[in-house]
Amino acid sequence: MGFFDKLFGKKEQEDLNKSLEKTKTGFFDKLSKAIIGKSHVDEELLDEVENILISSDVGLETTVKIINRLEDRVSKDKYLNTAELSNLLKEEITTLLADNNTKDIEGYEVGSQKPHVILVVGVNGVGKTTSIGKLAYQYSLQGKKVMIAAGDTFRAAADDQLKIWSQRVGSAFFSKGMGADPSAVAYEASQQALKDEIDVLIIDTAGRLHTKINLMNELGKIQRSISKSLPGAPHEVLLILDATTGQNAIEQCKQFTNTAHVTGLILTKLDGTAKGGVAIGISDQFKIPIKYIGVGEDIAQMQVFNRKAFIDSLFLKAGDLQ
Ligand SMILES: Nc1nc2c(ncn2[C@@H]2O[C@H](COP(=O)(O)OP(=O)(O)OP(=O)(O)O)[C@@H](O)[C@H]2O)c(=O)[nH]1
Ligand SMILES: [Mg+2]
Repeated sequence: MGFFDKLFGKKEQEDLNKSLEKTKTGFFDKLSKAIIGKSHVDEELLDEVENILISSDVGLETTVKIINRLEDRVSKDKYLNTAELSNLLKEEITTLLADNNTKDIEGYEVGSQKPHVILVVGVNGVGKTTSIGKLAYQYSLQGKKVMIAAGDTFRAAADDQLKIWSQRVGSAFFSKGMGADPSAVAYEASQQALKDEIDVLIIDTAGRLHTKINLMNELGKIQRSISKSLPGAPHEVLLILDATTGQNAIEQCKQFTNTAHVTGLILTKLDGTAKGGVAIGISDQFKIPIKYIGVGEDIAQMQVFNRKAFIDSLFLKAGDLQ
């Protein structure tokens, strides 16, 4: 049994299939309407496929690459059957994403340094705190000693929300209360985690608009405080992106990766959105991997992102579900 089989049981597969339902329906409904009355793939149909990919939030840049690949195939086989189109599309998306420089991670990893420090950043409401709870839960399931730190000192409720997650998970909780300097929280939490022999320290931050320079610079300061406290840390800076915001998520990713040393992405709220195609655009356009995806609000509804599983699920036909 490979690592992925262990991570990816029946429940995970079902969650993924269910969460991609809307993306899939929107996409294939449009595709089958475009195909009606046509026997083979021509330029006009490819134009329609282009529009469908763009409207599924794959993004212009990635869509153009996919269409170019399809055009190559069509020019080699002028009588390509429309029935083969979705398989062809699946193949081209799979190879496009396999060509990307980033690798899928192999599970909830920690490095050799203890504590393994993870800083979580992103704009308001994207699912930072929830993702921290889910991550802490997964690490706890592995028997790791986890601490979560309240670096969002901006909102009164933020502290309580994070504390509730720590209680649900059974992890340690570090807070200096509302109004404290987030860099001081990060510094002291790192010290405390070292002292308490914590395996994984996850630090929350306040939501910030990627267009606000001061707030973006503050992230640099938080990172430096952690490094000062524990040389070599933070080991991961995870940027949280909300799939329901579609192309906006791509813009946020550009801005955050310009300012902060982002090492990985979490794409949340894939459930209940038709904009799941954004995962394809992000995987293609950034050299930073999507590490995890959020497929529901429950504590267990986070998955290690795997390109193949994602594309397989996206192209799964109703009849294939057993
Ligand atoms: N359906 C769904 N909802 C999610 C997911 N992740 C987070 N949410 C919901 O998104 C909302 C915001 O989540 P938070 O974790 O508070 O977001 P945040 O980024 O910490 O927000 P701020 O601290 O205000 O910036 C909550 O209602 C969560 O339940 C997901 O994967 N699926
Ligand atoms: Mg929060």
